[in-house]
This record gives sequence, structure tokens and C-alpha cells, in this order.
Amino acid sequence: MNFAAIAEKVNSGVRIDEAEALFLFEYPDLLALGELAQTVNERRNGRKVFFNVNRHINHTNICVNRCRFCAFFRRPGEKGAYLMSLDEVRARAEEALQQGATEIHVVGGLHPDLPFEFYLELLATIKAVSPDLHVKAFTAVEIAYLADLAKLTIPQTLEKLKEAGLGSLPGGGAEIFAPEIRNQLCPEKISGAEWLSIMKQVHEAGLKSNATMLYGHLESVADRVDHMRQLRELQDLTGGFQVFIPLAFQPEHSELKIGGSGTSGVDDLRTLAVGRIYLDNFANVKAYWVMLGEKIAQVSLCFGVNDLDGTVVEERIGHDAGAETPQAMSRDAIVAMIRKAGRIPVERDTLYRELHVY
Ligand code: V47
Repeated sequence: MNFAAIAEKVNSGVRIDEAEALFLFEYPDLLALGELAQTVNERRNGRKVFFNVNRHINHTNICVNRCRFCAFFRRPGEKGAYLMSLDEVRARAEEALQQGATEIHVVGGLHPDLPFEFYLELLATIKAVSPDLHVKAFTAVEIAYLADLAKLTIPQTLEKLKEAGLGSLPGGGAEIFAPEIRNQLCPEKISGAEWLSIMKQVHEAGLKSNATMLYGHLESVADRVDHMRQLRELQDLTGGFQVFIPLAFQPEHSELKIGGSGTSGVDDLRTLAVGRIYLDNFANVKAYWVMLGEKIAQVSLCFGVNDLDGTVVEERIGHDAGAETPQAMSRDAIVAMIRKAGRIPVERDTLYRELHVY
């Protein structure tokens, strides 16, 4: 196996296999890898880079799970534990609308005491602010929890949430699928197979979703490739994933001690680039600047990335774990960041329709 042969395959539109993806992860010439990823991206997306204007609402940090990588969760009654009222949710959605947001991204802990109706009201509250706000809400992990709570099947649960205003799902909770690593990271969480099964049902219910991968902790690069393989296989079946988002582990304040201060810039760029090349059935690869830092996120636009998240307001999950990035980025700042990378900024909606080319 050699790089030139893999590049030739990729350039002629032939899918690479897992051994080849592993080879790319270990290939020392980062710039050659980046160029190949960029060729793949430009074939699909030209020089346009997407962003959207959104606000995150993390309605509660109270969670029955104890994921070892997570610095966000609190036990009920613990210092710092919170649950937003629906009035607080409404106020945040109103503010976001005034700032030009088109999307509200809602994820929270698995709260032990809230009834299913709370989640329906949460969605309805946001939609009442404006029916044009797209609500991207609840990870597959939350969907499994809500179905249990409501004593409904996954499709029935999704139907009720859709009726209340659910527009699509974020990609969180995927972490890393490899069972031996997942059991160390988050033993109480649904398995990788369950996460994939729920996403299949989400797509079958006519909803789009995103897909994430948490990296830079205990996993090997083979685990990353295996994770991406399972995403690619499901995408072949459903076509329901909109974007792949690798999430760089933020090690501060979490129970998981791995030494060092987090992933390296080279590893971040490599992971995004291999993701872009291997996931040939994903239209978009997103750099989440909150976890990557703004500079690596900007440079990633030369390594196959075509989507930046976002003008996030009040992000908690990454910042509780020590992310040093700002809590928000304005539309002007993100447009400038994309332009300075020599790309064309395009504001999109949640479903990747172009709203405005800058
Ligand atoms: O599932 C938790 C991750 C995820 C840490 O779909 C951590 O558009 C790094 O999924 N270090 C939630 N990561 C965030 C998420 C997301 C973010 C932005 C956009 C989208 C989207 C989805 O955050 C969790 C977990 O994988 N996470 N703790 C940490 N210490």
C-alpha cells in the first residue's frame, strides 16, 4: 500500500477501505493528506464554506449518567446543578431570533424527574417564539431516554417530538463506538449499536441528523476508523446524516485523566482530513471551533472541511471541560475567518440550504 495508489483511487472517485484509512492516519506527510482531502471537498463543495447562525440551549446539566469525559453533568442538588424554566428557554430563543439565529440547538443531561411532557413543551415554547426557528434537539442518547420515560417505541416518540416542533437531531452521544473503550468512557450510556439503531429510526422517520466522533482520549486510530466505518455503512442505507463532526476531547475538569492538554493541532487536522476522504457518502465535514480553537478551525478549511459551527451562543459542554475559545462568534467574525482562508462564506440553514452568499 502506498499514498500515490490511494490518492489515485480517491481522485478517480473510488471508495477507500479501512486499511487504507488507517494508512492515511499514519502517513507522515500531513500536507499531502490535506491536499487530497481538499480535492475531495472541492469536487463536492467548490470553495464555499458553510456556517449557520444558531444558539445552543443546554436546558439542564443534571444527568443520571456519569460519563467520565464529561465536565458538564451534575447530580441533583449538587453545587452548580441547574434546570432552566420554560420562561428562561423562551427568553433565550427570543434573544437568538433578534440576533438573526435560524436554529436553536438543544441538548441537556438525562434529568431523573422531568416528565415527557416537559420535552414537548420545550419544543413548543421555542416554536411559539417563531415557527421559522429550526429546532435541532436531543441526541440519540436523549431519544432513547425519552422513549423509556414515555413508554413509547422510538418511532412513536419521534412522532410526538416532531409534532411538537422537532426539526432534526444533533450528532452528539456517539462518542466512540468500540465497546471496550466506550465501557471505560461512559458505561451507563447506550451502546454504539443502539446509537446507530436510533439514528436509523430517526432517518426512517424522515428526520435528518448529524454524526459526531469524540477523539483524543483512550481510543486508537483503529477505533476511529471503525467508528467511521459504522457511520459510512448506516449512511449507505439511509442517507440521513448531513455532516460528520469530529469532537476533540477537552480534558480539563473531567474525571478522565489522560495527561497533556488535549489533542494536537496535527491530530485534529489529520482526523478531519481522513474523515473527509473516507466518508465519501457524507456531503459535509464540520470543524467545531469551540473544541478545536479558532485558528485550527480556520486552517482546517484547507484540509477538507467545508462547514464551521457556528455563531454559537452560550456553549456549556466544551467550556465546562476547559475549552478556552470564546462563548460566541459573531456573523462578521465567522465571515472574516472564512474569507481570510481564501474561501467563500455561505450562511446556511440547518438543512444545508443556502441562505446568503457573502
Ligand atoms: O456527546 C462532552 C462531547 C457532545 C466533552 O450536531 C465533549 O451540530 C470534548 O454533540 N471534550 C455534545 N467533547 C456536543 C455535540 C455537538 C456539538 C456541536 C454541534 C453538534 C451538531 C453536536 O460533546 C457529547 C460529547 O461527545 N463532549 N464532553 C469534552 N470534555
